[in-house]
Amino acid sequence: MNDTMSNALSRAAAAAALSLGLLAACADGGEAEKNEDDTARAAAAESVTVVDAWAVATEEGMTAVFGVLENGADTEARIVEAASDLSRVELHEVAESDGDMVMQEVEEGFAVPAGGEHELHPGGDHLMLMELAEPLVAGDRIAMTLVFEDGSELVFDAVAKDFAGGDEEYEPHGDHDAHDM
Ligand SMILES: [Cu+2]
Repeated sequence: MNDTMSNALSRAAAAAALSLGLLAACADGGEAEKNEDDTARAAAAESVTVVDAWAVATEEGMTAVFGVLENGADTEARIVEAASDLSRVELHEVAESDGDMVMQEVEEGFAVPAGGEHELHPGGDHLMLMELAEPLVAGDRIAMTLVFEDGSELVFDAVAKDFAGGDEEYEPHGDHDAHDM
């Protein structure tokens, strides 16, 4: 084999490898990843709706948002974080501690079962708005965002209502570890 032939063969081989590589990249990187993303979004934020969302009207401090989370998908949806346009938000549950009902942050989040619902209600699970910057008056609407485990986000409105009730106390963060819950 002379040099000219050898060079020509090398160039042909390099060109073939390049075009195969490009084809492989298209097949793997293009459609497949896009479809995976679509499926993930459909599994959480696009499958969950919030019904009858409301918040407790309050002069100051913190307040809670309630409602019914409904999941139309055949897989569980897990809410891991929440946000609002008024303040920082924590996911809270109410639990018994030394005979008292106290609120505490739920680290594992709220699971909405496949084809089922998870109710947020006074005396139970709720979204806690911490340190409101201004009063929340009955009739006001709050824009809330739920963040799911897959990273998808669901935005909904909660309307503020006057509500007297709920004798659970708020347990400050500093005490959480002491109760080992
Ligand atoms: Cu709370």
